[in-house]
Amino acid sequence: MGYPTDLLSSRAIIKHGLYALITPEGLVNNSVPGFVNCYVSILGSPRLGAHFVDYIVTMYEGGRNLRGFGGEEGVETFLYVVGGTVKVTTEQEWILREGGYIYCPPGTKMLLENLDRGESKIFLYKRMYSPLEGESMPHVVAGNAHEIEEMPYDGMKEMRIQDLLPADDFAFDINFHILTFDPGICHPFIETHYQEHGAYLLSGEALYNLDNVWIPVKQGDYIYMGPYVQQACYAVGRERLSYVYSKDCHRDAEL
Ligand code: UGY
Ligand code: MN
Repeated sequence: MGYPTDLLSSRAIIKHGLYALITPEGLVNNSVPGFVNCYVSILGSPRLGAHFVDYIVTMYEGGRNLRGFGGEEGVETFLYVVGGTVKVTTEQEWILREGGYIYCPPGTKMLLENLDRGESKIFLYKRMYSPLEGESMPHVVAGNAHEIEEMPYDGMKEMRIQDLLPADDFAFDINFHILTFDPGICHPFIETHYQEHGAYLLSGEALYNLDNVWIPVKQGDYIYMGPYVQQACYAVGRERLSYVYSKDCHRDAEL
């Protein structure tokens, strides 16, 4: 089965510290402690230049992590259900279906179980939390993107944003957003900013500008955007483009 049917090729592009496009065909399975009957691929990580770790995990029937994801001192985590149904246990039990998500602050572990007969797919994130003097610690947030209001982006109703975590609570040093573009719509300008992103494409296709190079991307791709790297896209094709991504927030630049 391993014999290729054509010349080997890849759409992936890796520019350490700058940006990366990681496509599904090149993903390998990593044996990460705790994950059982799962295909775990590490995406953005400090080895790429990111200050976080992103994973895409396919949980097969009976797939689980009962040792727990996160929970270490100072580590915050996030989970988004790309497909299927997953039970997440913290102090509480959460049944998350497609679009479901949960954020856990430092010290809160998530135990994971695939409840589907088939596969479930989850996008995972972890990072060191940065406390803010005088602020309380963040709390667990769970919800479903399908129930979160879509807001016009920069006054454009064909490009919309959803905030998955509280946008005005300074206890949180990170937010996750979903951007949705109708076909043909683009960002208002090419961004250059301090924050970094890890983005997982949920649907559609785009021509994405990364470091001023236009790159075709599509559903299932992962993009790491490092600090300051030029970034923007045109949604192309017939489907809506949407991606879920992390963006650090509520903290001053570090010296
Ligand atoms: O929120 C953002 O910085 C977002 N507009 N970036 C992006 O889509 N690459
Ligand atoms: Mn951005």
